[in-house]
Amino acid sequence: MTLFLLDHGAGNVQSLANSIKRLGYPFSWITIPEDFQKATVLIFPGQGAFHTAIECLTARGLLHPLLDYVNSGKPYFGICIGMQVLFASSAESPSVRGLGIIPCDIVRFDDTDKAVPHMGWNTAECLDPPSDPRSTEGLSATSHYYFVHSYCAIYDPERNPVAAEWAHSVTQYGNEVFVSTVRQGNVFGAQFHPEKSGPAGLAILDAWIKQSLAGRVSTTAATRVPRLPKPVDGFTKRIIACMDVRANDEGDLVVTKGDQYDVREKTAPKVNAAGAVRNLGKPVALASKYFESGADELCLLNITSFRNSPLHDQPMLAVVRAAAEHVFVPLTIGGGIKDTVDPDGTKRPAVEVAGAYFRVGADKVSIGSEAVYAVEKLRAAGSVDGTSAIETISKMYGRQAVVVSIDPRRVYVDPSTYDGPYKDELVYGKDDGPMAERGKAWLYQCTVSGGRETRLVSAVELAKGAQTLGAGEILLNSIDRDGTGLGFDHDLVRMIKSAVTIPVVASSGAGTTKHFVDIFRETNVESALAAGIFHRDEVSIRDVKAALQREGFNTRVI
Ligand code: 1PR
Repeated sequence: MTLFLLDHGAGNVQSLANSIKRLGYPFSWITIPEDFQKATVLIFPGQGAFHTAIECLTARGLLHPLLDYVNSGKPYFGICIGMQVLFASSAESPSVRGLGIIPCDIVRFDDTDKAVPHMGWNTAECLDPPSDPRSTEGLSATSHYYFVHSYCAIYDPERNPVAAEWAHSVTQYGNEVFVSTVRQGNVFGAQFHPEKSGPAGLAILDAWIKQSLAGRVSTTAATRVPRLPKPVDGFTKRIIACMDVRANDEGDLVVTKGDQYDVREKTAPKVNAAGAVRNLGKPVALASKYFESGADELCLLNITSFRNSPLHDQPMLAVVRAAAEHVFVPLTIGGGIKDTVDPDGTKRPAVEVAGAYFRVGADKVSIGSEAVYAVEKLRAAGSVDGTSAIETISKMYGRQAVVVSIDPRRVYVDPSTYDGPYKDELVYGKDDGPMAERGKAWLYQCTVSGGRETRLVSAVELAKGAQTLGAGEILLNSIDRDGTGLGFDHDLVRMIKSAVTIPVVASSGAGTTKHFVDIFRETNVESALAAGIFHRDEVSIRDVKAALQREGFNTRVI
């Protein structure tokens, strides 16, 4: 028996390939209908939007062979959209039909009590009794798995009995309980990404592949008595390590770190001369180190992307490819996700640039400057037109694959005389700014090109506009706090969290473990990111998680 992976052409299939290589199993790809004739064990790592998956499968002539394969009784493992396509339809694309093997519908999460997408680490409670060693499929009640989706099959034995019969495990998110894995006969499916779930996810892949290659697949339907599981809120706060990457003066790609976005050493050899670019290590080595020490997610930002960089010459492609071979948690890549032009004049739209990163192993792309321009355009036009990078990438790969990175700077004003734009967003916060600004209020104004240019867009306007255009997450930096170690800007985080319903990452200023505890205690932000303290080994990711656990926060521990 040979393992086959289905590549439908729209998503990050490389991560699954890397995980399986790590586990040591040989595999082949299915890219054309004829490949199905040889397939005896199949994994479909579907990603992106429901309609994109069905359209890509149809366009490549793979949809009917896939249906025939699943109906043939041979082992099938669908991941995320690879599981959702088994259902009849999805509210994500109501006019598009799924395979209908599970004859009920996928619906959108309710976002009135929580951020949507459900993005991050959560537990999965297996409903099958552990009497049959196969029944858990490697799932562990104490492990966390990485989810990223806005749509799900609700687990409700009364109102959704079909999904309940198929449910093999369930997960709680906010007030909703949904199906996190399905299992019947030869079919297994996971809503989460085992290939991005660290050692716990690799254990699931290993267990399923081993059983399937040995021919120990069940052919009979599981008989389950649907039951309401105990409510278990296993959703964790995410800790993200960020690497700002650029070429140093010798031309080597290094991880650097600035103070308020200035990444050069302050001690210049000559007066008025620029200091050397700070070098805090190599991107792939640091990414591996942070994965091993329990980072829930990694972020790689090309901070010199404001320079023109043709697609074939994107230095970060090689970095992401190499990092994805060692890192089995989500990878976000930012910088330069925009329309580019090759030296021969060939235009490369942003969706193609993003696609190149997804193919080498990125899970999300982060858009900075282009998001500001898109929101300025949205404001001028009054409605979306479908052309921005945020729109085109989220349409193709799903909202959850698009992060908007905001680089705001405080603009201090005298509140008694100020009569300019965004007056209703003035912050009368803790008086912790520079001495010269004490007693003033401030606004958060957005910048582009790594803080080099300020634009007339507030951070709130940018966050709301990004959500309208289709972003699935906000990466919220602060130029004032970056590299200072003074702690996150709580006023900024609170303001943006209340402006949007998508998840927010608090970034910039972490100096101690207490700063993480404080930001989670004082705001309802989902995750927090740091760079300098991790690079300089001042605080470890394990220290941060231990501090959070002591204070009663859920965290993923490896
Ligand atoms: O505009 O789409 O090409 O994206 C460029 C990306 O590069 C943006 O995400 C922008 O934030 C980032 N960037 C550009 N210049 C810099 C710079 O530092 N000179 N870095 C830069 C942004 C901020 C965070 C940092 C946190 C935590 N760095 O990434 O990691 O502030 O730092 P700390 O924990 O040490 O305080 P585009």
